[in-house]
Amino acid sequence: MIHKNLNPFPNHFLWGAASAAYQVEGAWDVDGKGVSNWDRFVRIPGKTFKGTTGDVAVDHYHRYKEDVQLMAEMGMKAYRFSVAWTRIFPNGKGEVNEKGVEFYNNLINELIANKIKPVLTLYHWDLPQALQDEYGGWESRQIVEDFTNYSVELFKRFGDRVKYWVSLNEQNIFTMFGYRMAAHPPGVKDDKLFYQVNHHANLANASAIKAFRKYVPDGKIGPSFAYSPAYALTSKPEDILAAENAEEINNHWWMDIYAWGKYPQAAWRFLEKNGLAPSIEDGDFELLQAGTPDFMGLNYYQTTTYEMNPLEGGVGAGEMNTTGKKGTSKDTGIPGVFKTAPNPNLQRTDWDWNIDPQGLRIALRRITDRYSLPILISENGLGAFDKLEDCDVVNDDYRIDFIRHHIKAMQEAISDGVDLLGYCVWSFTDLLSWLNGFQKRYGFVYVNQHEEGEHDLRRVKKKSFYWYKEVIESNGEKL
Ligand code: BGP
Repeated sequence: MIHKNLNPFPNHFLWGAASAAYQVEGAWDVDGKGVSNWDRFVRIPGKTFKGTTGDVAVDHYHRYKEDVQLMAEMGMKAYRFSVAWTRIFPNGKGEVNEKGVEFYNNLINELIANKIKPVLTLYHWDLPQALQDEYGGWESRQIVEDFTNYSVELFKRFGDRVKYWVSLNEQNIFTMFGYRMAAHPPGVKDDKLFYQVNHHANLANASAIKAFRKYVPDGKIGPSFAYSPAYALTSKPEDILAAENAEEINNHWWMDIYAWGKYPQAAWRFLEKNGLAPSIEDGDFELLQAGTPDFMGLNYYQTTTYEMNPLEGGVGAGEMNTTGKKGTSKDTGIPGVFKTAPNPNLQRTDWDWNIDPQGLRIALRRITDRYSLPILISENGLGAFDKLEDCDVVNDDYRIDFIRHHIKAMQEAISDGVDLLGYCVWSFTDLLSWLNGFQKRYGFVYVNQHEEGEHDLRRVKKKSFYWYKEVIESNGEKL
């Protein structure tokens, strides 16, 4: 539908930005913090771009006041950040580390004093290494209890002031990279385990949400899902079916469980036939149905295009581009199910991510149609090589352009009837990209941090900073 007039953004729309503890905080072994799976993983040679670590990251742990001042200057309404589990429970459970609680109390109070609503993510991938060592972390059902206890501790400590919560960040990504591609910790390739791990994560997610109702009855909570809507490469029925397969196996597999507490039919059958379906215990579906969210958190970066993939001789695992050299990624697939294909209608970033603002409208519409839930865009942004020019200037017009078109797509979706709570751009400051080092930048604020050479960590407002400030001031009217 091409609307003649677009509906305005709602009052109190959460114009924001997002980050994650491991990617910004640094201070990896300070004030009693325990070791996380990422603290360990980045020390294995060859795992990250040029061996970068989050030991210092952008030192937000020590510079949070300066960062919040910049957010306030920009007029930001919401800031999404995650808590490092290992700051609260250095070993994942047991005694609380009060110093860790203090850091987040200070951050939350600083945000509120500056009229910025905190959006707290319980888990953004940094699992206590102690739990990985003890029982394999997500590989065991014991994680459900430990994750729930950790979450309840946060609800009790921060629930009086924090009203927006994200449970798990991109469960589909951390499990896929951790258990299918061996690109994230614990660096395993095991399809069967991948689905079992996911089932445990689903249970943990539902259990935390269930507990949330008791401790923060006036709050809202939901998972953040990395949703890449599936397109068919052509109108050939076999390509359409490949895209449907992808939508079901790559997307509904998670979102159906979050919203309804059940797995989608065709995907379940396929996994069962291939000996990959997770084992379920009595009471699992009751728990999953009791822990459904208030909203769907949407991390949207791109759409993916699919075509038919033959059973015999079909394409399997592909390759990611983690260097920023355009055109170095390789298509991936499951023989007999689907394979990805370049979309000839879309431009790509230097990391081969499709640029597709209309895809965001499609994502918002599909979620709304299927689940009838409000949506919080918990991530969206452009990773690019930014250049710090003379006199501390960064002219990131390409980022402005990217975000502008995505905001326009959001407004069209609102005009279509989508209930959109807010928009958290990834990211506020530049930060560590898990596998791509500091060279892949997303922020409104440049941070002078590099793999090599001079890095004094100073903050520099990019052109996009001033632009987004006006977007917020005008409640999305001035794009
Ligand atoms: C999401 C993650 C973020 C962030 C972002 C950008 O998947 O939730 O933590 O990293 O993607 O990804 P990348 O850093 O790989 O470009």
